[in-house]
Amino acid sequence: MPNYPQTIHFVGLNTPVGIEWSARNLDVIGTIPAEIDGAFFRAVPDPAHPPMFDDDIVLSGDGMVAKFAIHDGKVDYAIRYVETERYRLEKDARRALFGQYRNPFTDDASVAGRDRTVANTTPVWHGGRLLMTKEDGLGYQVDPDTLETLGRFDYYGALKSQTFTAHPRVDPETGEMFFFGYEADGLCSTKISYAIADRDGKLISEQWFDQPYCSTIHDFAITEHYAIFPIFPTTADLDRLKAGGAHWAHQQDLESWVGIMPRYGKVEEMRWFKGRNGVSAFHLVNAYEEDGFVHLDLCLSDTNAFGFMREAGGIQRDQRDIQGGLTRWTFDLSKEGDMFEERLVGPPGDMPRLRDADQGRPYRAAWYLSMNPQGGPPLPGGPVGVAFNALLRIEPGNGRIDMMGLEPGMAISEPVHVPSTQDEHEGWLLMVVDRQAGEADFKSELWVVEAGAIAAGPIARVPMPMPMRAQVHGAWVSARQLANARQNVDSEAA
Ligand code: V55
Ligand code: FE
Repeated sequence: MPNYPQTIHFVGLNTPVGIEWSARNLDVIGTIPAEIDGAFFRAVPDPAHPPMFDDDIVLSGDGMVAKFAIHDGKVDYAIRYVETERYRLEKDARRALFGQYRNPFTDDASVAGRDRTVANTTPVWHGGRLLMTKEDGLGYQVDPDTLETLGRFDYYGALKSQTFTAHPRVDPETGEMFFFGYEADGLCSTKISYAIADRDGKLISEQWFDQPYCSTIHDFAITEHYAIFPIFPTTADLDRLKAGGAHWAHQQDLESWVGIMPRYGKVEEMRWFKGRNGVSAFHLVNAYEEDGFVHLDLCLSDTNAFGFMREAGGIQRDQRDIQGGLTRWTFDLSKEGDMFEERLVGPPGDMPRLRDADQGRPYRAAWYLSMNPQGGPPLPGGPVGVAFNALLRIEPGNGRIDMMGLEPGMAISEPVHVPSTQDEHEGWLLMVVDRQAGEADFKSELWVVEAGAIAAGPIARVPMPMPMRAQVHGAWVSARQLANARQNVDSEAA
């Protein structure tokens, strides 16, 4: 292995693996229900080369696309690099050519103007296509069978935005995908692209608007009738970038905003609501309408969860002192003004998941990651630097909370939800769990958990034969969705 820096971003659970591998018929302890039939795709940042500078962060790692293929209780695994333009250029050079996180002014001169994205954040399935996405560029289309990279995807030239969010939202009834891109026409721009693709994956609209200042919009939400854009005061500055500084700096004294527009409307219909100073959220659980109100449930904290974004803004706060929780923001669209209500609905945590069928609708339960009070000190690792060690199931309507807490020395990655065809059954969650086995030795397992009974722990476990770097987000794609997509490719070819 080449020499990586011995910093928090490259040791322990963050040790680069850099190996493309596959295995069939992994050992299964317990029984995987036959209804779980399809693929769990994962986005895994894993830097293929040591960084150009002394250190780098997990969010810069080259995207790998991983797949657990599950059928008849059997599990196969494969992982490959997403062959972005950046990956291919560095592969040929056998070294890093791109410099600091989202700062092209720190790159080797030979790659000026080339695509910097590493496609490392979310596998997105829509219209029979698998895209590997990161919010600073367009998605890369990947073959769901071979994991081969097919190329950058811009809807055959129809999408004008230079960026595509890692958090699009798919409406469960119409099958449409609603999405956006920020810095849509370049670095530090306030331009946002808001777009819709129909259920077959054809772009049907794209409009642009300006956000109040250039912020990192990591996620957004839809309801049956609205699109909701949260703006948190983590901002970009072109002069800072040109001076070789950070892309993002959190501003504790700057106000936050929420933009709400009819989802099929014109961007000129956007209503802006003004929120508290300094707050931050990366992930929204869900939004829905009820009696003329719009509710937005989000994983809110009182400052930015990423240490490097706080430090760039001069904020000295220990990770463990950050306050927050699952929060409900309620907007009364029948009233004038820019105010909204706020209420705490659950413990702190992040990486929320929902049943696909509940997207944008009133929902009974959601799942997210949190800290187990009995779980010991959290393992360093993952995107934020501190790994979660508990899974929560919450019913926001009545406050019920269930927990699957891990033992000390364990870490959990974001689950995917697999629906059941049985009406009363909540389905299953699939997730990777890591356990520290020695100072620099970690063992990973795939866990299968009943979504409605998480406190009981896994009903099946799949020990992995190789080390695995922490995932960001994942996606479940059923065998039927995969088969339909193959059929469409065949009929297009015919
Ligand atoms: C996030 C993740 C990113 C990124 C910016 O989870 C924000 C938040 C994995 O890459 O570049
Ligand atoms: Fe995310």
